[in-house]
Amino acid sequence: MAVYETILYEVSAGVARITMNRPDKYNAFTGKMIAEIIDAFRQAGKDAAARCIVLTGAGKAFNAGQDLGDVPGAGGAVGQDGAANHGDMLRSRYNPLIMQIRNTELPVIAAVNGVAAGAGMSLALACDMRVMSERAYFVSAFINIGLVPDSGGCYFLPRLVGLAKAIEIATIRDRVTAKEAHRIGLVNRVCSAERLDEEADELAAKLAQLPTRAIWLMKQTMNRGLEKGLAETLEQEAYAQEIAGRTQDHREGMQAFLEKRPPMFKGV
Ligand code: LHQ
Repeated sequence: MAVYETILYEVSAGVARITMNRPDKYNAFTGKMIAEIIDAFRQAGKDAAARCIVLTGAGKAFNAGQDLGDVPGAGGAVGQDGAANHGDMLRSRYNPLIMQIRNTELPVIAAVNGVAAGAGMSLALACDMRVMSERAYFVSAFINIGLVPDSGGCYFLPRLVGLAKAIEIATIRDRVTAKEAHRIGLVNRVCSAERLDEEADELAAKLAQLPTRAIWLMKQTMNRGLEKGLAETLEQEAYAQEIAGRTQDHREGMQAFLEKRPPMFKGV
């Protein structure tokens, strides 16, 4: 198993846990950390022992976005005037990170333990579900430094809360508390800080016992469905069902029903 410098990675009881681990910097992103998170998602996706991923942060924060002390010149993303070329930085680092998360064939839960700001907020929103500590909060942050929400912020936020609320959060709001995030549908569950790991693990354990291939097909179909019409989504469902219908887990589910016993899904 790969050894990482900026994250922790472990697989236990069907769940891969990825912990961003730069607590003194509020787990702010560096190029190295982004590369390591991408690698860990790939590892988990290939690991037959992993059927769900939990992404969280060490210490007080979930993730404070780009490390603002590490912007100019990073990763060769330097424009002709010597200033950091943010577009290239997004194309070479952040966009592949978000695409990797969305294309990992396992359900992904963000356990938002503390503040999630800038691209750290986008990162949490890119996950399939969010469990949030009542001490945590979201800060769009981009507008404070004259920038546009990136790393999928302009995609996920309006889809989750609607356009008007998304624009409000990305402009005039200092923060969105866990309580409000739950109320407006930004997060699935809120719990005490002390219970967060347990809450995320319980949810992950449930997901890890479900038919993993069907969840992946469902995720793809729903995500694509957000951009397509009914007819195309009906066809996508038929395609997904054709594949799901050939899995061992489908056979097991049918058999278990007929035998009046709980199913034992294996993720294949
Ligand atoms: C940090 C950071 C941080 C370094 C806290 N960096 N140290 C990427 C690249 C190119 C183009 C555009 O887009 C992007 C993506 C982005 O994410 S851009 C947005 C970047 N993020 C931000 O602008 C957020 C900056 N941070 C904050 O606003 C606050 O720190 C938050 C709201 C996160 C937390 O506030 P507090 O709880 O009051 O904590 P703090 O400000 O005291 O920070 C704690 C420590 O963490 C502190 O270090 P220190 O040594 O003084 O204790 C901060 O310097 C450090 N830290 N965020 N992004």
